[in-house]
Amino acid sequence: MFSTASIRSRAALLLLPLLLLAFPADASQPLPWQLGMQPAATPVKEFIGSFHNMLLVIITLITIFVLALLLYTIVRFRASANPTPSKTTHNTMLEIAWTLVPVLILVVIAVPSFRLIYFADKAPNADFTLKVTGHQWYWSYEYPDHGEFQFDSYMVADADLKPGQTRLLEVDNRTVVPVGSTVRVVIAGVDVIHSWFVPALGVQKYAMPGRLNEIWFRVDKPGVYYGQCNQICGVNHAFMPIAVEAVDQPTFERWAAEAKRRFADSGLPPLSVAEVMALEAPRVALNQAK
Ligand SMILES: [Cu+2]
Repeated sequence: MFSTASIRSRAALLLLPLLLLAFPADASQPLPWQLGMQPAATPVKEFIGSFHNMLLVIITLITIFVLALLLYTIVRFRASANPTPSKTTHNTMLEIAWTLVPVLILVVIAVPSFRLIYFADKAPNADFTLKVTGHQWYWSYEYPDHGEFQFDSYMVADADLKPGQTRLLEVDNRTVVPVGSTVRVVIAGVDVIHSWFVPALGVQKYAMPGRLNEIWFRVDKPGVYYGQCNQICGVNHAFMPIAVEAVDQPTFERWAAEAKRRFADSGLPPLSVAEVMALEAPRVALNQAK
């Protein structure tokens, strides 16, 4: 027979994962009436954000300048104010200027653009590799540096959503990574072309059949980062979301150890960080009691 206290603590233990699900630590996903991009969680996304802001300033200045020229021309050279128009067809200085100035603007844009392309391309000193495979219509993940385990990640269907889970974005098995680690992601597809796209991580890469693509990320703060397949890949294209959960290193190691055990046999139920922490709770409590 269980004592009341032990039943109560057992009930609390069972509720723990639900509580964690109900209050996502820091989820990154599209919000109603959101303006701009999702907040950056990686250095690459930081770079993308500042590059975007720079382009926004340039494009705004150009648009205002062209609009002002148009308005000036419309008013100053209208038929009533300018009855006999000039017959001038060439102005060498002006033509050189309107060729050179756009070239210079493009050079100003090209420099940070190329820097960003090379920065996002490869991580020379990655801490570990994550292999992502796109299927019709789900993702599978492999952790070759943590015991070669692999698992599938399916969207949680509407009927199975728990409180706090986001419709069309939550998955049964999240992709768990440690905060502060540089993750090399290699991506392939097995049937058609998919695309692994997680906006807050600044990651978007095609999953091509017969080809390995590479990208990297380093998540700087814990949280859940949602993404979706963004290459039209068939009828369930909209239903193969991505959920990357960044946790601290010890939690990640516990999760990886449990995942290695769990996914050694196929066909086992999904695994979440909250669940691993709940599994750990009695052991932690036992250690503290000693
Ligand atoms: Cu797809």
